[in-house]
Amino acid sequence: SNSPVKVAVTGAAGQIGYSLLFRIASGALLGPDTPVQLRLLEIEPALKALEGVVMELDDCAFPTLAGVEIGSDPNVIFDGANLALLVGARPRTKGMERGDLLSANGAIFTGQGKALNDHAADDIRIGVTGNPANTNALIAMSNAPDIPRERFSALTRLDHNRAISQLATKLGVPVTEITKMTIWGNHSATQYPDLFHAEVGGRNAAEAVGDQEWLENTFIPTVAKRGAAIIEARGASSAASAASATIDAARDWLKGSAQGDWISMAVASDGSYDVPEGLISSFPVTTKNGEWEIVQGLEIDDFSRGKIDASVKELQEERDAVKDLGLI
Ligand code: NAX
Repeated sequence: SNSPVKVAVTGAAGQIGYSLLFRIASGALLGPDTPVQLRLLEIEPALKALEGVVMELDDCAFPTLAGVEIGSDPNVIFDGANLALLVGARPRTKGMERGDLLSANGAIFTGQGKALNDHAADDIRIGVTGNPANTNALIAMSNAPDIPRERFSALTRLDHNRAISQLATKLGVPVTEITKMTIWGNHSATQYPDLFHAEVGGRNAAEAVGDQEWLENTFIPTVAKRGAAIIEARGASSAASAASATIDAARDWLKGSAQGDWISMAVASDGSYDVPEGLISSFPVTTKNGEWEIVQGLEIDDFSRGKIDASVKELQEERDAVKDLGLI
């Protein structure tokens, strides 16, 4: 029998955690034959609530759940972790400036980066969901000098899935017809969901839509502002869909993306598509055996160039801000 894969999750008592943990424990991430040990990190005041979540995990009697550890010390919780899903972050509260948000999260992700560096397993892979996800991933990566930088990614898979869903609805086709979707740039309102390289049943998606006005003024803003629309409707931010995307992203990273398709992941740029080297920016990637590769050779027209550049500029500003704060 195989020994359990150790999956660390931070912010485990939060909204996303409440959906994510049960799906990981049930085998949605690693399949029905791979036991998982959950290692759950929370801040001290949330540990009691987390104990309640663990009671519920116990009560599911999941065959693939090989154990649960909880705690508030990342040095303990990340010990031996093979996969770390960094979901917990400090949300922006009323009156909080962007700099305040970056420094509050900076404190979290510098500490977690160091703890991963010192205690995680050699094959560790790290996915950051907590916002600002790209820059939090940059901070963690910069504070973990012994972990190869390609082991860090930030989540743009939810945006990717939202874009697929919007396009499928527009064209009246099942989501399974849509391939080669790309989210470029930052997981923020500046992100660029790209229909010029996506395909619908093998046909170019922008051509299939045939409506630049819809693409520019409906599709892009609907995808980019979907998070706000969900808060408006539900009174709380996306949680189950964010958990689902976190699973999709980690599963595809470890097990490989589908033949003839690609996925969107925010990863450290190697300079591809003129995105400055080292920025954690979303790209079209293929994955295999736990490694990702940026899809090369896509032709970028002026419209797409402008959109990518605008989002990358925002990432550079965030990087400059956390550099000024001494976090990287
Ligand atoms: P919640 O506020 O419900 O949960 C966050 C949890 O993190 C809380 O239980 C909190 O105690 C914990 N936490 C805070 N600091 C911590 C630390 N230092 N160590 C461990 N745990 C800590 O938020 P939730 O709705 O679950 O969202 C979590 C994060 O995901 C937020 O930053 C949110 O903005 C982000 N999102 C990212 C998305 C993406 O696509 N990348 C989409 C969904 C979501 O908005």
